[in-house]
Amino acid sequence: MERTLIILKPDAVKRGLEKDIVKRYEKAGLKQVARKELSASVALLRAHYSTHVDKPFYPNLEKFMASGTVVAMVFEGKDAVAAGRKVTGATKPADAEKGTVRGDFRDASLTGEDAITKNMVHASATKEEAEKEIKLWFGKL
Ligand code: 3AN
Repeated sequence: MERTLIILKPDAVKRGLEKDIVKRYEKAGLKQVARKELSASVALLRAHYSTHVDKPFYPNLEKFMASGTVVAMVFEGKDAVAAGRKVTGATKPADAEKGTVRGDFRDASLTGEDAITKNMVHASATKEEAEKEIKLWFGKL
């Protein structure tokens, strides 16, 4: 069994998409084993996005992620990380395939970098990253 961290970003939470999005991961065979709502602190976001903090888009990403409630969730299942990424779709929602969360729920009124920043969900990219992120957001589970 493998675990992955999925975070609903403030845009998805504000739009009331949680139920619909969770269903997508469950349909892929994953089971939600932890969930919490929180306002992410800047310190937490900097640790979570440690590989991105020096990138030009980071200040806007941090501002956005701290702008409202997020929902952090742990899903468990066979090949959970790969399954979670597949359901999530490409980073840039305009490039995300139909049937993926980022493809199907994208806000077509957003343009440029804003559309990439507000891509509704975070999904761990590797097994190592998933364990590190789960520890960061949930502590020991
Ligand atoms: P993913 O979330 O698909 O793994 P990463 O790890 O490359 O993508 O990027 C982390 C987050 O940073 C993305 N979810 C997105 O919100 C934001 N991001 C990445 N690239 C850009 C960009 N070029 N412009 C604006 N935001 C970006």
